[in-house]
Amino acid sequence: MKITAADVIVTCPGRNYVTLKITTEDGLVGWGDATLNGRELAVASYLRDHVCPLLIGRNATRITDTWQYLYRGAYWRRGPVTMTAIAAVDVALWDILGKISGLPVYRLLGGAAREGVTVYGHANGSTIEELLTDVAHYRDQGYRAIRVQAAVPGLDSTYGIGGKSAGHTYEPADGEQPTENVWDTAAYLDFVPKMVAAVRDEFGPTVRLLHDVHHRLSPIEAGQLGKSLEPYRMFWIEDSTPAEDQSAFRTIRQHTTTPLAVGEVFNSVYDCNQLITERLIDYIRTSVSHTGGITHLRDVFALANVYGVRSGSHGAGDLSPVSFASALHLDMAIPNFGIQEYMGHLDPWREVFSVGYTMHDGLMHPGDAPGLGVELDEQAAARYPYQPQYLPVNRLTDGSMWDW
Ligand code: CS2
Ligand code: MG
Repeated sequence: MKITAADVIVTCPGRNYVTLKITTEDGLVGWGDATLNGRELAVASYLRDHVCPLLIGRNATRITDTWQYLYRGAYWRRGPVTMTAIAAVDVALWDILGKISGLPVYRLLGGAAREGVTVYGHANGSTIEELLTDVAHYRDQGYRAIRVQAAVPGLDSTYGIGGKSAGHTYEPADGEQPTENVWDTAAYLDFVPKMVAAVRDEFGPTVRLLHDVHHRLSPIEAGQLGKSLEPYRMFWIEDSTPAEDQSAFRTIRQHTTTPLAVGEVFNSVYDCNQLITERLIDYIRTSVSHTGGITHLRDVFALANVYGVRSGSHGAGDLSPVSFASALHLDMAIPNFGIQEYMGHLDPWREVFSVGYTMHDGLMHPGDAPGLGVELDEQAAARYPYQPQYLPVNRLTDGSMWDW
């Protein structure tokens, strides 16, 4: 089954997405997500200029060999651009293998290890009262787990606040430069326990609550936060410190029993092998589209399984519907599934992407169509040209650069 074409489609239905289309000699098409928020064109070029020419003539069913060829053959290994590009190829080839075999990808991966995938939604508010209303909205929709974020009093902006668009992408203030946010750790550490206490008071002790710190604390501050939240039994606090400093989690672990999640910025097992083998975290958040695809993410989760670490994959709106579908297939089949983020996508995404995944009673299922169960309408995609957009940057009140 030879590959005869490999094309990159950049489109912006609500936000920018980069999608790889691989076509075989029999006319089968596989789709892979190659979106890297704020650096989309870097991955598009890596694919178009360096990878796609190497795919023509290769056997589409030799997924492992192609993964190894693109990883080892690049010489310059790892990194978000390289691994997002490899991920797109990998996922597209799994899609094709499913279409050849007539099976959904999760059945190629060993079949259903669960009836459905528990997802969590993003409740947020500019006040605690607004947040409580949004939590009720998600509870009433059947969500079994809910992420809670609220604006920190006194700050002009806080990560994750602003309805469906929060966390997806951000129009630069002047169209040319990233928006600049201002951060105050003391105000944040004072506020979050009050926010979570209010949610627990309103919704009781059993709803699973998650919170995203978004990389902004020092290890000891993260220990303080985790300890202050222990009475509220969080499902997890996420990205409490900059993720690349794996040893920081030793300090956090010494000070709190609040479960820790990290990994959405990781792109290979080498970013998290210490966190996993030393049990410094409870959930690994690596995603299919940024961690080398299904082939490599399956290896990450297999290592995590040995140490009792569960999956909690990233599923923000800047991971395309193709990426989210592939995440659900993997979530269905692995033994150590934890939870899956589901933020949804901004309109008019359904004009471009058709998907087979469904949600019922807080559980999602990828569907049983052969492959991933997703398709992309290229004519519709052409109606939404790329729009330069940046993620915000963050500074402390004294102007020092900080982590957004
Ligand atoms: C966030 C993301 O969903 C999350 O957990 O961390 O919204 C993140 O800010 C974006 O995916 C960055 O592109
Ligand atoms: Mg996050």
